[in-house]
Amino acid sequence: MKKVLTLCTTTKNNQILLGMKKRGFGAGRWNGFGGKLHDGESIEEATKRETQEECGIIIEKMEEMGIVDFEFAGNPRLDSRKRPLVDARRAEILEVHIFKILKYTSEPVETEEMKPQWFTFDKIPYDSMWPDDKFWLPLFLENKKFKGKFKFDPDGNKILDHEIDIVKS
Ligand code: 6U4
Repeated sequence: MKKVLTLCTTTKNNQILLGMKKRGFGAGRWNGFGGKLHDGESIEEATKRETQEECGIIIEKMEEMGIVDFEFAGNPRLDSRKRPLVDARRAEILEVHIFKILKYTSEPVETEEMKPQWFTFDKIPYDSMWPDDKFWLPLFLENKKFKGKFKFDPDGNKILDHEIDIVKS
């Protein structure tokens, strides 16, 4: 089964806006903003809602840049309360739709979920991001559209397999 998630961010003056995820899936990593779709919501609606919830900005215009599938190998390791350490969402594949915010209002603010910060393109903290980001974020920054697939180990720390292709639209 596939589960759809959204992810987005914006750039200005050679800087990218990232957020430190403070809780939940991917906590402790710098990432874009986004999450799961609520019932009846479109991908675009979920992207806007999650972004406003996580960093306060209101998206006025955005463009889809890529779709990436993530798969976690094997059975996820369980924590002491028998919950998966990596929440692969009980779905075999996470399908993440990645958007570039082209126009927004309000300025980024820290929320309970994310601490936003601007990074210049040459100081992107790849070592504290999802390991796949270094493969597709450079394409995103060059305005190239992409489609990809990553297979992670059960803990979500290591990429076992990946493919990424530039697409026309
Ligand atoms: P809720 O239940 O809303 O608190 P939460 O734990 O905040 O859930 P979720 O599911 O809302 O997490 O969002 C997970 C976010 O992480 C989405 O924006 C997608 C993103 N994400 C997931 N796997 C990723 C990966 N391998 N690389 C990446 N982003 C990823 O760059």
